[in-house]
Parts: sequence; structure tokens; C-alpha cells
Amino acid sequence: DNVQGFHGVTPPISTSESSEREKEVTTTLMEELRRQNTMESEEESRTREIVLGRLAALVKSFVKTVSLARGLSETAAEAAGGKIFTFGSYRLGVHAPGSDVDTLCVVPKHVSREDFFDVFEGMLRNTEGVTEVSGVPEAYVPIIKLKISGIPIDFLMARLALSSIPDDLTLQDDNLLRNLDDRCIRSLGGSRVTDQILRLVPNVNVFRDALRCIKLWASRRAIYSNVNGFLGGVAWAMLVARICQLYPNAVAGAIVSRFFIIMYQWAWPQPVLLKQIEDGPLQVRVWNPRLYPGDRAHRMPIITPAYPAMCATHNVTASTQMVMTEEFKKGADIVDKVIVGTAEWAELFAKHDFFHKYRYYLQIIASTGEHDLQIKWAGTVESRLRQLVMKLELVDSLTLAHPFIKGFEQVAYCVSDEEVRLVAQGETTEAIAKRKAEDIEGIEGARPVYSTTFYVGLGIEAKQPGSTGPRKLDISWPTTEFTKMVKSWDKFDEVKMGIIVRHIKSSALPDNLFDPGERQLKPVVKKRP
Ligand code: 3AT
Ligand code: MN
Ligand code: MN
Repeated sequence: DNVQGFHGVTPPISTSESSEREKEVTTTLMEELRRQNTMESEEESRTREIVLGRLAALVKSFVKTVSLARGLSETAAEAAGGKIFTFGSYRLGVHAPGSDVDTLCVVPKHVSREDFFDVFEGMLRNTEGVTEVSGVPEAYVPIIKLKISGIPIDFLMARLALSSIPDDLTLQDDNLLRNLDDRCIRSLGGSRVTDQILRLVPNVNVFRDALRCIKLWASRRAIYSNVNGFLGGVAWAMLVARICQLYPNAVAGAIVSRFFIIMYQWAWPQPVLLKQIEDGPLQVRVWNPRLYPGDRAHRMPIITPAYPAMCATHNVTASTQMVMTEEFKKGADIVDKVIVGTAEWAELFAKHDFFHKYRYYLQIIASTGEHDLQIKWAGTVESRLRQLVMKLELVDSLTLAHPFIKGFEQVAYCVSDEEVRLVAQGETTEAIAKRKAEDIEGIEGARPVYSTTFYVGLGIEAKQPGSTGPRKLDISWPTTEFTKMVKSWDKFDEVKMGIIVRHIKSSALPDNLFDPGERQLKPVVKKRP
């Protein structure tokens, strides 16, 4: 609690205990979450603990090895320490079966980032049970990805300005950030934010249960994705945490119900804060819409509670905000019904209807001839999709440009240049689609084409009453600009990479976007001419 005796930037809305009915629906909510397979088994949970124990020991041995190599005595090398911290969904206690464990290791100042990628990565590769080790030292947040006993780990490192890292070190003190390099500051961020969120909620168990529900709802409704302009895990966690602060004695079912009402009615761009934004010891920007026009442009600001305060929802556009607002409203209506007993929780977790919602869709097809290159190219295109969305939002007759949260990957085995061209343009024929890798073996000039297709649903303004002539929809400017922009990527290669933007009617959407039976159940309503 703060000095005023409450969590957060305002007093709570209500400190009452929940009603009997709210307790009942909380029980049924937890049953539904278990049915939906959001919780791991006790065995998996034990495996994670063992894995983390091994990782902690490995980090200590890494620090000791490097310390000895730097000429420290055996005693000093032993005392140099080294510690791991978890963050992400595992630290919050809301991870699902198969989730990764996001882990940060903190090392003393004489251990460098080069040591992490040379020495530690090598140690990992030689450790029993460790597989799929892949270091990305040049990333914005440098990372080693790996699996231990099948558990995926995202491993970061931060080097502190301390000569040893004691076992009881915490990362709360802002002064720890002094004199660190930017990559270390960024690496510490995830863990510092998660720890603050947990400190700032009145009841961690209630927070966890409610967050599990919101995460499942957001992924089913296809609004869980930071890159595509919706919210990522940290932002959803902060929203739920804020509702928990406003109702400190409520049970999880009650938090979920208030969540939808409050988020639907939230006076954006008023920010969601878990604590007052504070200044700190670094020469870095802290989120401040009065000072920075960029920050003023944030539509749904949700601000991280650790110094330096940042907006976790920088990517939200007018369209994604509209989509999320509509989903908050739908969620509020369903939860109302659950509470009066006329609906089941399962309804809240119903699959999205993105591919039934619009008459026209944009297809953005990124293609290459190599698997590894495709991952990079498709990632680049995806990371710029919101620029396309923002340009589409400026088109007069468009009310909405709704990006889908993931791309759809395909490999087509082509036997001619003509087939390659067709696939890259989204005109894959049935004959190509049916072909397997072995079918093109030994055929001269035959090759695979990897493609990732992203979708943007187009909301088109209703025709003005009394207007004459056909309604015009001209999206050539946004699509040309977007194509130019992705091609300006510094690793772009015209020969190896394809990018196509085209619009199609909903009836032309491919079948692989639908679950079996889904298309027949919800036929697209055709307007009479
Ligand atoms: P899962 O249960 O793993 O799906 P999560 O919330 O743990 O949910 P992630 O593992 O993707 O999600 O991310 C955990 C944290 O790692 C969130 C953020 O602080 C950081 N993070 C994730 N992706 C990136 C990224 N591309 N760059 C920098 N930090 C990232
Ligand atoms: Mn994670
Ligand atoms: Mn991760």
C-alpha cells in the first residue's frame, strides 16, 4: 500500500466483499478455465522448477568460470555470484501448458555480453537436456533461446555495475540502472515491470485468476498481439491489475465483470496507471504527453509501473481501438448474462468472427524461396503492417482497417516460373496446392515457395442516401506506399523476396482460414442488388 493506504493512483471504487453470486460465478469461471486447458499439470510445473534450478546453477558456474579467467582468486570467483530472475507469464503465474519461461540472468561487472554469447552459450550447448540453443546477440534485446527438458526458455542477460551479485539481490532500486548500457537497461525492464505489477495489486491470487480469464478471452477474440496494434501480455496484465486496485476485496469473477464495464467506458486517452510516474537517475525519456507529441498520439496509453515509465500500447491505431472497444462491450454483455445466470462462461471464450465480419479483405502476401529467409521477411512485413493500417484509416470511404493478429504460412512446390509467380500473387491453383516436396524432386527448375499471408478486414462506409453513381474505394495510395516502405528494408532483395497487396471479396477467402464446418454454419449474408 502507498502512504494513503491504498494501491494505485486513486482510492478504490469499492472495498466491499463480493456477493455470494459473484463467488459462485468465480467457481464456475475457474472450472471453465481448467476445461479450456489453460493450466499446466503438476508434473510440468515440477519440471519447470527443476529446469530453473539447473539454470541458476549454470549461471553461477558461468560467472565463476569467467571470473577465474579474468584472474580473480578462487574465493573471489565463487563470491562473484550471479542470479536468475523470471518475468513474463511464468513470473505472473498465468502461463499455459507449453508456455516459455522468460528468464533474465544478472551478472557482475567483470562479466561481459560477449562472455554471455561466447562462454555461456557454449556451456548451454554442452549441457545434457539442453536443445535448440540459438543466440541472437544483435537483437534490440539480445537473447538466447533454448529448451531445457523440453521447456522453452527465453534467456536475457544484464550486467550490473557491481563486483558481485548476492543471492538476495532485488532489482527494484532505480539506482541499479546507473552506468549500464542500454541493452542491459532494456533487459532488466521486463523483470522490473512484472515485479512492480505483482507488488501493486492488492491480492495476487485474485489478480492471477482474473488475468487468466482475460488472456484467454483476448486470444480467442483475436485481440492479443502487440505488433498488430492490439495489446500484448504486459498491457493486459496492467489493465487487470488496475481493476484489482479499484476493487481490492473483490473475487476474480467480480474483477472480470468490472474489467469489461470499466474498459468499455474508459475515457481514453486518459492513461491507465498503476502508480504515479516518477523521475529517476537516468538521462532517458519518461512517458509524458505534455512534453512529447509522440506520447500525445497514444490512443490507449497503458503505462509501465517501473522506471523509466513507458507506454506499452504505442501500436494501437484508430481501428484496433474501435475493435477492442467493441469487444469490451460484447464481453460486458456476456458477463452480465453469466451473473444473472442466462449465459455460460464458455460464451465469453467463443472464437472470433474476423473472417465473417467484412465484405472485403486485403491480402498481404510476403514470399521467398527459403524457409529461414521467409521468417525474417514475413516478420519485417508484419512489423510494418500497422503503417498500412494507419494509411488505410485516412481513406475517405473506409471506416475501419482491421488487421488480423497472425499471418498464415504455406509452402507451395512449384515446377515452373509461372507457378512461382501465381503463388507469390496469391493465385495458388489446386494442382500446386496438392503437390508435396517429393513430387518436385529432380525436376529441372522446380522449387518451393514459402508464403505468409496477412489479412486486413475493410470496413466500408455505408452509401450516402441520395448519392448517385457507384461507391468508389481507392486504396492504391496506401498500398503503394506500404509496398515501397517494406521494400526499403535494408536487407530487401528484389530477386529473392515478394510482396503483394490485393483486395478480395469475402467469398474468395481461402478455406484454410476456417475451422471444419465453420463456413457453412455462418454463411456470408449477401446484400440484394
Ligand atoms: P506466454 O505465456 O509466453 O505466451 P508472455 O506474457 O510470457 O506469454 P512473452 O514470453 O512473449 O509473453 O513475453 C514476455 C515478456 O518478454 C514481455 C516483454 O517484456 C518481453 N518481450 C516479449 N517480446 C519481446 C520483444 N520482441 N522484444 C523485447 N521484449 C519482448
Ligand atoms: Mn513468456
Ligand atoms: Mn518469451
